[in-house]
Parts: sequence; C-alpha cells; structure tokens
Amino acid sequence: MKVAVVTGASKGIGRAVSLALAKEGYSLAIGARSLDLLEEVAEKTNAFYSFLDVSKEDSVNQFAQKVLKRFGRVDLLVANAGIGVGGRLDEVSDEDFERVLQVNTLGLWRSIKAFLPALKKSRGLVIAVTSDISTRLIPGSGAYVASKWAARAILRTFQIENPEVRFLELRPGAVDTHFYGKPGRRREEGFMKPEDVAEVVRAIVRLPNHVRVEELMFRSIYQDPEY
Ligand code: NJP
Repeated sequence: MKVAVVTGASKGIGRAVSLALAKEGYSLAIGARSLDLLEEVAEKTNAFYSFLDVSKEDSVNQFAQKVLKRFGRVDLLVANAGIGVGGRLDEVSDEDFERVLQVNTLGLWRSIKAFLPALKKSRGLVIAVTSDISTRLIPGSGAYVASKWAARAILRTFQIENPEVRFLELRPGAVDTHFYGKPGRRREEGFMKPEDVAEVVRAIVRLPNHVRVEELMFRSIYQDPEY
C-alpha cells in the first residue's frame, strides 16, 4: 500500500492532485479547513479526510497523528495548502503579511516536519507546491513572493538535512483556481487547469525511486515566458 497525504485538498490544485493520485493507486489522506468540500473529494477518492489548518501547529500535529494512526505509513506528502495576499510592501498590513507567512511558509514547514519521521522510514517523496515566482519578483505582491522564496529555502534545507527523503519544489505558473477568485478563465489568458498540474504530479510519482527531481517550473504556453 502506498499512502499519499495532500494538504489543501478541498479545491483547486490539491483537489485535482488528490483525484489523480487515487487513480494512480494511492491510499489517500487529505486535509483542509472546508470539511464539506473535503468530504466531496473523499467520496470520489475513497480518501481519509480530516480538518487541517496548516497555520496552527496543533492542527497540523493532530492531523498527522490521525493519518499515521489510520495508515501507519506515508510515502508521499503533497504540501500544497496556500493563499495569496496582494498589495505593495508599503501598504500591506501586518496582519496580511503574517497570515501569508503562517500558511505558505510556516504551514509548509510544519506539514513537512510532522510527516518527516514517516517519510524517512519509507524513503518517501515530498512535493511542495510553491510557485514560478519563488525565484523572481512581482511588485505589488511582495508578501506572497517572500512567502514562496522562504518556502524554497526551507525545502532546500530540508533536502540537505534529510538526504533519504526526496524533496521536489513544484513551481507552476498561473492556474485557474479559486486563488484568483472564481475559476473559469480561458487557457488563452495564460492559465493552466488544475488537472494540468495533476498530470505533472502523476508523471513525477511514476519515476523510479532513485531519481530525485528537485525543482520543476512549468507554465501555460500562453503565459509570457519573460513574465
Ligand atoms: O488555490 P485554491 P490553488 N490550512 O484557493 C487550502 C500555489 N500556486 O489550488 O482550507 C489548510 O483553489 C484551501 O482549503 P480551505 C498556491 O500558492 C497557485 O491555486 O478549505 N489548508 C484550498 O484547498 C498554493 O500553495 C497558483 O480553504 C488551507 C487550497 O489551500 C497552491 O498552489 C500559481 C489553508 C487552495 O486552493 C494551491 O493553490 C502558483 C490553511 N490555513 C502557485 N489555507 C495559481 N493558482 O495560479 C488555504 O504559482 N488552504
């Protein structure tokens, strides 16, 4: 039995990845805050689901305990939960900056930390969804960008400290999800679909265990390559 955990599985990329991993034969544990949406994903994937707020240490640890009690092992963690925050750095509020760091940066760190002993045991894989912006800048989104640069640094450090686990930084470009409000954008506007990201994840998990893909940036052909 291969067990995969997906954070932020209620919508968007996490939902699509969960559906794809179930098709790949994984037993799934999924978490997010919206239990009604999670339940719907769980029905389609036969997943174990539970409330998860990655911005709270207790919630992450309780989630991990429940998952490990249920399955006893974890082979793959897709650390995907994330939020966006806009605004120039001289305008973004203290509260918004802290919120985005709590979810995208500390939430990622907490999620990996909670499952690390199990992942070491299984010589498993972490796929962390950061962003194509994790090595560049977007004026007007400095807090979000900083949260993803920091996430990248955390991942690379985890990799060096834990060579027995494979850490992939997955860096999608624009994806048509709730991240930008209501989904429904056309591909020609430069957006991939969540299912496109799920296909990339599917290709990765099919690779032999001795191959470590460390970073993968991919975008819609309609997204400006210089953006
Ligand atoms: O966004 P959305 P995406 N604790 O809003 C969950 C990155 N990314 O799928 O808690 C636990 O449809 C939330 O669940 P809920 C982005 O930075 C995106 O696009 O129920 N879960 C939902 O399931 C993020 O890291 C684009 O509200 C929490 C999910 O996260 C990842 O892709 C481009 C949570 C968000 O679903 C998935 O975002 C890019 C918490 N505290 C990177 N807070 C893009 N869409 O264009 C939120 O480069 N969630």
